[in-house]
Amino acid sequence: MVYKGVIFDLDGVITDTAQYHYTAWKYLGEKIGIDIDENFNECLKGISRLESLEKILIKGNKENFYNDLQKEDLAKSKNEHYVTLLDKLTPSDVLENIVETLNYLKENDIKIGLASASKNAPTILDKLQLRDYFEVIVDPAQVKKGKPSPDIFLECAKMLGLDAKECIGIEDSKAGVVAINESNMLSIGIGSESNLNHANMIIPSTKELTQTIKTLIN
Ligand code: B16
Ligand code: MG
Repeated sequence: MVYKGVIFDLDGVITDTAQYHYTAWKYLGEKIGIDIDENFNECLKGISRLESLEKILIKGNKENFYNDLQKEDLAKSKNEHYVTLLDKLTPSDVLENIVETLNYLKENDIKIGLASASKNAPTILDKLQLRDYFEVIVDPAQVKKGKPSPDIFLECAKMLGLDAKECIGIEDSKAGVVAINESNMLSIGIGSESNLNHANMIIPSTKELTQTIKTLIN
């Protein structure tokens, strides 16, 4: 297959903002009497803000405790906290070999897109000084269903002017890998085999990404 585009997830692939999401959700959880730990935080990766809140409420047996408006307020308060934590981000927070991979793709005229569930993605890319690499950043609010539905990856390919089969998707979450597979792109999972066993290719960290991409392109 001749690949013409690579579509990146953000959190866990380009930078590790999961720790900040965790801090902000944990703080909110404490305020409403629900304790979450790092293990539970794993299942929030790749999942939208409101869906994450729902999962937390279910964990605390409080899913029927709040109406929609109150849930939106809770999610808003978590996000305000999270955004203050993002202030700490600098280009040194870009994960290993990501810049090298992006440069390699540019040099080889491969289109680059972003399919992140995060509404804060443009801010994060700005803080990391990476925004100019991306031809397309899909607004997750514009796609009907979040990951594991393939919608965001399909929309990204469409906006890049490519067929899904011409694209490679890169993800760190189980929901994200399922979304890539469902879209008929080639999936590269970054993380552990136990979590990402559905991925077409799995690499333990972004350290191996440039080399993996080189074997697929050219
Ligand atoms: P926000 P990704 C996802 O980013 C995170 O993994 C997930 O934990 C978060 O809830 C989601 O973005 C929404 O983020 O609250 O900033 O809109 O992995 O899809 O890049
Ligand atoms: Mg992710």
